[in-house]
Amino acid sequence: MHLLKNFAQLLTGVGFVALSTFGTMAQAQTATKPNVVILATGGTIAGAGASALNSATYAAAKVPVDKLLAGLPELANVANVRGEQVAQIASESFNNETLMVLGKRVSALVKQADVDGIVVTHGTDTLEETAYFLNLVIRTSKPIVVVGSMRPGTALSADGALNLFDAVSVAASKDAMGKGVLVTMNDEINSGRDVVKLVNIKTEAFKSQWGPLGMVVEGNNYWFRAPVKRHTAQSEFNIDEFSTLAPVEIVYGYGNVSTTATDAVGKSGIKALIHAGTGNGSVAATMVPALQAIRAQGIQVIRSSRVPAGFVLRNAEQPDDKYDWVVAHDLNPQKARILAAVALTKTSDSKELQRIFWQY
Ligand code: DAS
Repeated sequence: MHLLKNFAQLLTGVGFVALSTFGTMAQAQTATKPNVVILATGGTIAGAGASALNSATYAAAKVPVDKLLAGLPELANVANVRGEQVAQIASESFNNETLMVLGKRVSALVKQADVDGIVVTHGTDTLEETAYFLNLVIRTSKPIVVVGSMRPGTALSADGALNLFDAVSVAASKDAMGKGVLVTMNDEINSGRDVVKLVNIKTEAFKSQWGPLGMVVEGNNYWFRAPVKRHTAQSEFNIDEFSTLAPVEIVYGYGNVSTTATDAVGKSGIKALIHAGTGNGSVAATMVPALQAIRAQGIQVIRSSRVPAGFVLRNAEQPDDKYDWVVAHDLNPQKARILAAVALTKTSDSKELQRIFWQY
């Protein structure tokens, strides 16, 4: 409970500590320990509720990064840490501009010789999108770990403190290098590419359909797999080479679907449309002509699926070769949107896009 006491105290301003350089009040910077920068963006991990019983009713994005770090002096056991407040928002409100600001800052920091790893604290709602984005565009082998929490730090059995400690432990570890962007939640280490928020109401919320890469226990990493898809240092994309992301929207498939939303989105200036189809990316018969008309305008059509696991087969439910459509492979609609937006900074050729969706 001491963490809650520290945390609660800090929330009331008592014991407020401003961290401007690596290290904490408790422990001077040590040359032997890795240097980890924590970039805070908001979310529940920075949330606060009215009482310890408010594990689900609270305000997100309230606690500044210096208070988060000062409430967790145990971080000094694994790394010299310092914090930066990049944003202070609930992550459902992330947009392309927020992604670019965060990505540019990460890209600048990983180039610094005195930075060994990065942690991004983030809301859980779009955490999977940001983690995948960074996985695609940051040219580094240094560990980058994205972390959130399902309960605010003021709640009984809050998960944020241990999630953050695990994230810093991984970001400080040489064995986490070259594994792409990682997500540490609920003791697991997952790939930023694969992990999705599968449950919206409990601490075991994040899962990868292909399984976690490893676990963190008492600050030690235990690895069992490594990613095979291209990422970070092996990516052809580099955030230093572009400044905006292409507009890409998602439409959802379901019984009795009409083309109203699709027709409207097709006229909104988008460069690609993600179709979150039923089953294996199926498209309702009434929707096919609408998507063909959108393709005829030069907008890319990418078939994903609303089904949380599996992958969309090319030329199975739809003749993708004939329609010149792309399939999103195993990427859910929101991750497919991220990859499309990044890929379109380099190409608008549908065959190149399909290659990119196979490789990333
Ligand atoms: N609204 C959620 C978000 O900021 C809170 C959270 O779970 O982090 O993503």
